[in-house]
Amino acid sequence: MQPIEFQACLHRRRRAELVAAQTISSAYGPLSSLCPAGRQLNSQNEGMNTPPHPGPRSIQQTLAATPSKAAAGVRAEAVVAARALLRPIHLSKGSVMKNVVSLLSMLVLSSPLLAATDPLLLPSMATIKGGEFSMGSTANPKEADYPVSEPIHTVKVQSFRLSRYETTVGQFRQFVELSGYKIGGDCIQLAANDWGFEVSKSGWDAAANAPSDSHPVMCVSWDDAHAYLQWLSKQTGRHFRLPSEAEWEYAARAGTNTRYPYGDDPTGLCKYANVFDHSGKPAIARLTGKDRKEIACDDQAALTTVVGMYEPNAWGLHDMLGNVAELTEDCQHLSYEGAPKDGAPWTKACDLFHGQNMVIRRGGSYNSGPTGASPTHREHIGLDGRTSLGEGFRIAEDVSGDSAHGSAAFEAGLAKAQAAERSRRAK
Ligand SMILES: [Ca+2]
Repeated sequence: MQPIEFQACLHRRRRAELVAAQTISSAYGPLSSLCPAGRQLNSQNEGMNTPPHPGPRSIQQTLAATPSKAAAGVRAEAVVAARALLRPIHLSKGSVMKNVVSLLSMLVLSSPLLAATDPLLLPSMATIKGGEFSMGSTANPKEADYPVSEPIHTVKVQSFRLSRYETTVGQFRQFVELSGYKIGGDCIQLAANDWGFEVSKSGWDAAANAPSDSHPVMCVSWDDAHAYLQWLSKQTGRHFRLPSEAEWEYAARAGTNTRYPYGDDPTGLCKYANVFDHSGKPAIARLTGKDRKEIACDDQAALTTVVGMYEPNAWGLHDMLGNVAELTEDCQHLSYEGAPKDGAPWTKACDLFHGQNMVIRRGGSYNSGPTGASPTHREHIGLDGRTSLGEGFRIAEDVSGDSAHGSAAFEAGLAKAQAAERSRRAK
């Protein structure tokens, strides 16, 4: 069975589960009832081909996933207003992404401002000077019904800011604890079955997914990321957002046009990124029961690791090619035909995947081989998908923001975590 077939049958099964009114985190047994026996997920996409979530949450599910009763008092008006939006949201399928974000905005913005005694965990932002670049590559695999990185086209990106680090567990924890935000649903994790992964009840804060507060947060969906961004914007008076896909690639290339920003040899990746390397191979083989060819270098990280452990690219950005892949603002388009030329997010005329809304994620992860770790490679994920297969996000903002400086609390905590990780590696 090809990856695309797997995704289709997994989707059918999950749809069936929903129709049967079972919870999405119910026992996830053999797929034989809806999926034919077949080959395991192959390595064409290096194990990173993520099944879609069964579509955007219903508004009822969204409301159920929002702050608890204890925290709901200050949000009562927002909830009432959100319920009033029920009908328009159901009727406006094409603009569901925008509507979900609008709803999240109403709920998260109703949370109180951070108390003065709580140091906000805010990373420093790299200012990315605008310019033109050639986006795309003809070297990546082409698969039907999956995003390709062609045609190569010129994009003129405006200046913007991008976090030097991927969003961490600690940052997300601060958001959850102070806003009362509730994450519903499940998280897809690596597993020793035919397909190499399964649905788990372990969420973003489970020990396996969050080894420390300075690891990148995983098991967060595009919706969850936007809820965080809305909250962080309110706390700071700045406007944080996800980067567009074009901004992401422009920043990852950092002015270069080689396969990787440092050159063409994949064995050089371990200096710059946590990828599927000598350290990752045995750990991932244990989890998946599969033997894959690793990149012939050692980054000393089996799964995810503390952010910022590797050399930054020429523009001061860490982990763009590894650790976790990163969500962008763009919905799925299967090619770059008709893509914006100004670096803006591409959010209209989205290509669905078996009827489902998808978004684009970029950058390699701890589970990526030479192709996935390329700055030009594209992957997709369901709008509401959550996984620990190596997906997180990184915050961006317009340059009109007042400051690129991070908070002392974040920088101090990260420096301590990095020192501890260096000590572990030195042993
Ligand atoms: Ca690794």
